Amino acid sequence: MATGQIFSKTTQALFYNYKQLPIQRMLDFDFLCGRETPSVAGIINPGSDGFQKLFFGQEEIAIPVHPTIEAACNAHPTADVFINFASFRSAAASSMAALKQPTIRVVAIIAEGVPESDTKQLISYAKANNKVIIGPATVGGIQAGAFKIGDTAGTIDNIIQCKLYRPGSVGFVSKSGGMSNEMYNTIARVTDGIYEGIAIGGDVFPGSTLSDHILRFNNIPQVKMMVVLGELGGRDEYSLVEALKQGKVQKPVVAWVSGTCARLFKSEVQFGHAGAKSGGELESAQAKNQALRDAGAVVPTSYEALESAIKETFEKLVEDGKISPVAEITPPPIPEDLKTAIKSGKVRAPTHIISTISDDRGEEPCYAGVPMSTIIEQGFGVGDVISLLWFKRSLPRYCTQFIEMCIMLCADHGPCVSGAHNSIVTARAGKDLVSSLVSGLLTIGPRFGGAIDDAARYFKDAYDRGLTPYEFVEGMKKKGIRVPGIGHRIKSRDNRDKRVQLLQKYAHTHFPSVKYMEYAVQVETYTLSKANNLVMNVDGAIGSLFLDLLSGSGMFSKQEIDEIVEIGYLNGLFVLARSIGLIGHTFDQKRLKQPLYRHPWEDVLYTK
Ligand code: Q5B
Repeated sequence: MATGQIFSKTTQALFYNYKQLPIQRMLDFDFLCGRETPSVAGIINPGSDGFQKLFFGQEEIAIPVHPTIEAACNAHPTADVFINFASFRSAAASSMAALKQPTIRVVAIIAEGVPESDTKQLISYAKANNKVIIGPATVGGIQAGAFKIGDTAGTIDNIIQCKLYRPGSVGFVSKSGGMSNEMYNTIARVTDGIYEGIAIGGDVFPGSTLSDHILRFNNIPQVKMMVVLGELGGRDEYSLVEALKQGKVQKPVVAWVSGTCARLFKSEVQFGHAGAKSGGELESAQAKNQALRDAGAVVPTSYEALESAIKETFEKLVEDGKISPVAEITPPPIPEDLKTAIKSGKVRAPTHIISTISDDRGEEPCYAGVPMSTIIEQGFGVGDVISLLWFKRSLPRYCTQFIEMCIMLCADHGPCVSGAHNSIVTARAGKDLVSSLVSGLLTIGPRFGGAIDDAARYFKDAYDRGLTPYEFVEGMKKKGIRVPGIGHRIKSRDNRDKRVQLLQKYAHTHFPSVKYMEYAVQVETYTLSKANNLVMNVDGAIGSLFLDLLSGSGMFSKQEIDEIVEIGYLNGLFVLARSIGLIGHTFDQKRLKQPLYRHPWEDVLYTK
């Protein structure tokens, strides 16, 4: 792989498994570097497709999501880096699938714990096909000012501090991803910064080795010196020793193998990485440091002295005229995410919704400030819940019981009424519950069930203005308006609506005043003198009695009553109640496996 550059300022990657944060960090890095195109061309989220919205600087962009690696590679043939955020269980299979794609050149495997036998197969396939693997068990790598893999180099603040937004002269390779962050900082302090940094990962078998990258850096003209951070365990550093001895590396190499403390332990010690264990003498940090020193690398006497070794090597190159330190630039500021800025108190943002009836943010939901546990423990009923969520207050029990009566009495009125008929026909057309329910609900209106609000409006207006029933009914007739709450298709003077009687009886017993209902009865007496079916119907009973509830309970101001009547809360009682019946009719039809409904021809008058 010693061909040199593997990334550039136009490199684009495919990102396997949607991980919002590392992708956003890549895009933020792109913006910082002044890239023209985002470094993530597409996301592979197995089984799903579409787009993911992310920020590129201040603008939101939609990155395509593909269900398979093949689909992503076909859609983005110039994206040649595959960043694999699969779990250790699926990392090998997905990495192999990516390596087999002709467009993919570099595969970075982030997962820890990939089986060694699988990694060996990946390595042998990559070698045979001239492809590069970084990892497994790696954070990735970075080419300063050009391209970054996932979470490499951490936060934007750290990237800015380490001057990674523009290229320097140092090629850096490390086994540890965590330590590479530290080293980016160190290198930025004492040199003109990183040109490229790679963490090869801490597994026993890394996809690419320390020496692979050093030999590659050796071929990149912009890299003037190299820094290597090895680790005890394994023999990878000896390949570098060999390369140095054979004169394959012409640029200065500053190296340190960490883990010298392993000798303080009596038995073999396994450090953080799978490959970092103190094995035989040859694998010790001391032996490797000595071998590197003997081969010509600059190896300090301790990790603490590594910084000055890098500094001295860099300064010598500057002195010798081999490095002209890069001109500093100021990177553009990355806009802060709104959430972060709000959290830190830097900005405020207007809300888009205002809500006053319920709150689910605490330990338990509250209805109008009453916690759910109180509602349950104190035996509240549906009427109480309606009074909290609709009227934003706890109404007296006689009121909530009245609400519950309305719900129960209006829950159904047989299969022949408009709403039930529609739900039945819809269910028989094979539609689902919600469709069947709403097709029934949509019939609720001025003629069927939805006359309660208008009944309340007109009765209130007529009563408050002191109109006699005659003046009221005839006035409505003149305007061509039927009196809402009066009249029924099957109920009549001799076949009264039992529901109306039950509601009236309850109100007479429990309500402090029934003046509106009594007025409605007087109106009914007048309309019955015109026709037998012009009885007070259930809408008229609820409309007039609710006016009595609102005004007689002492729980509402005049202004609040006017607002409730004007907005029109009361049809909601019929809608809520009748939903119970419509759902029942839907289940009934489905249970009875009723076929598609077709209205009989005989029941239609065909005429011209
Ligand atoms: N006339 C309900 O009418 C109905 C008049 C009137 C003055 C009136 C009709 C009406 C107002 C709306 C209302 C709620 C359409 C009804 C409900 C739920 C339900 C349903 C169920 C359930 C019935 C014949 C003559 C005409 C009309 C006159 C009729 N109503 N005059 N004020 N209110 N009411 N809706 O029987 O001179 O011949 O031209 O619109 O309150 O929906 O069970 O079925 O639980 O599901 O079709 O209870 O009253 O009478 O239209 O043939 O009219 O009476 O002007 O006079 P009908 P029509 P004219 S409860």
